[in-house]
Amino acid sequence: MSEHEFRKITVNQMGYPVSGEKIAVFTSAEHDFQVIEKNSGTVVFTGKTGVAKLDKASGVTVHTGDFSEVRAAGHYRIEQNDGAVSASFAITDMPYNELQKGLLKAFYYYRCGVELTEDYAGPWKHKACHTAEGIVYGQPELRLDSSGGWHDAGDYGKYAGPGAKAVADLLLAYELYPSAFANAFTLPESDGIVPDILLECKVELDWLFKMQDSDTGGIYHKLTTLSFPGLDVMPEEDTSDLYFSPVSAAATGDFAGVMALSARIYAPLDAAYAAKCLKAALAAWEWLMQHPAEPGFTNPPEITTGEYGDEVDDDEHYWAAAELYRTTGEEKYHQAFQELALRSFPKFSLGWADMGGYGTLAYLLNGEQHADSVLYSSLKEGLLTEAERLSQVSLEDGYLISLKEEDYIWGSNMLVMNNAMLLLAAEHCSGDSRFAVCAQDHLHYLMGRNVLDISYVTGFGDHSVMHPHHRPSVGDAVTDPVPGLVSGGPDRGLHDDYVVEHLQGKPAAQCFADHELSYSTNEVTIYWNSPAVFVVARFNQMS
Ligand code: G3I
Ligand code: 9MR
Ligand code: ZN
Repeated sequence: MSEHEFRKITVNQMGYPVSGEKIAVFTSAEHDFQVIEKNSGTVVFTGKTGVAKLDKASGVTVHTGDFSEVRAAGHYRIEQNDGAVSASFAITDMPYNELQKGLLKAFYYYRCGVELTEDYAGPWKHKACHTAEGIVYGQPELRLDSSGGWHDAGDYGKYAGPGAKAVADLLLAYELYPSAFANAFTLPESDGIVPDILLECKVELDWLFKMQDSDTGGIYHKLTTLSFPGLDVMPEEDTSDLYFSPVSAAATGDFAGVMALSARIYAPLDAAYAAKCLKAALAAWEWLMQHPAEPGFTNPPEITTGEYGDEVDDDEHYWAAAELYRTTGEEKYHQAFQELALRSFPKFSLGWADMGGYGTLAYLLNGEQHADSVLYSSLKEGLLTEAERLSQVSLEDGYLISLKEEDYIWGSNMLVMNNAMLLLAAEHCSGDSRFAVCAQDHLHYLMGRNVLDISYVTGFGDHSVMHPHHRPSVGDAVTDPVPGLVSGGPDRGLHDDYVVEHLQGKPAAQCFADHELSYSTNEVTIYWNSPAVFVVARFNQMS
């Protein structure tokens, strides 16, 4: 679709729940609109949009139309007399059920080290990949089992910190919204007892164990080939040597955090597994104690794959302390947490580099009775203040989300979903449903209510991403991309050659190309999918 064909009426292409707010965003000149029942063509609602305003980030003039009054389940589209028409969408009790399944199933497609069979992967099947031992960088004679886990993204690297973020989002989604995970999404391991989401997370956790140096407890930062393979190389064809990059403090903090969290979540189902997670977390914590002033990670000279550099590791350490305190109840972790809380780093951020938000959430979710009351209040107030700020920004934004022009960075969709997660955490802690409405607006943006009229999730919505920078999707012979993958989204920094050539001068939210060469706007990653699972789960709970 060329830019001239963007529909002037944008909606969440999956649809809207029967109850609750239903808003479409218009860029047309006309203000009258009709909601049409798709099959019969019957007009079920007529309305008028509000005042038009310029949306700087998107570079368009927008107005919104409210059709919340339409409550009959069905399939609809919106039209205007000047010929503008929206995507068709559903109004139903559970509009995001399939979407949630798809977003979760994506992790199965990201699996490494195992064959993806036709039974579970359909046409996107492929042979087992990356089964060889990895070489410990700097110790060529030391080779260790490295198989399993999930590929990080459109490349086949596996990176400990981003993997920990992804698992944390999924486990928190399960912890806060368990009823959303009652239905199995059919994995080879599904047994109808252990929720599929926990089976899938185990895949990554089992790999993360292998990233722990058995001598020191430190965590190797990443496991990759020396450089990225070609874009059409299938996973099983990528047979270059794999290297464990050196241990880093950020990876070790993340590992301690996610393993302590896992110990708690898996305990009711599998005590032995929970104990293994906790033991690994404690060994990583010990490493952190022994290495108080580690420099940030940088790629060794021969290695050019994703760096995930992170200068500040106080936030990962803070998260680890919070989770270990929450899981063990031991005062020494509480003390460490209180001391780390005095340091200056973002306490409400959920990005792969800024993990402080997970520490804050763990401490708050642990309950006031187990907390230092002054610290608890200040963190709770900070969370609510941040949620209030995000809500205010969203109110001013043309597409009702919390990103400002400067926030359209590489992986901006992670920010969209992380901010929605934070809003939902604030809802959880305060009961204030305004925050959930705002979070849902972020989901509407992801699923098509944006200036490009695109669903950023492959396979979901009638105009969804078709050409992600994702090696299996490029390298296989299947037209459709692997489904359920969240694309990075607009990046105004124009960080790859394709967008430099094609998107000069575009407004921030239009700096996106659904092209396989655009790795800075259209790659996919596990940690862009994971916050989307959290957000969708909130709106997919069984009542
Ligand atoms: O934080 C700064 C912000 O302060 C500044 O205003 C803004 C202006 O551009 O930049 C922000 O930093 C950006 C950073 O991501 C934020 O997380 C950098 O510009 C941007 O280059 C950086 O992009 C990262 C990219 O690797 C390049 O390093 C992405 O976050 C990260 O998701 C991506 O990760 C890659 C892996 O390396 C390899 N595997 C695929 C994966 C996804 O593309
Ligand atoms: O494919 C790579 C992608 O997974 C990374 O996120 C990205 C940034 O590190 O790099 C991509 O690889 C490109 C490389 O950086 C430059 N040459 C073209 C490569 C894409 O095929
Ligand atoms: Zn693999």
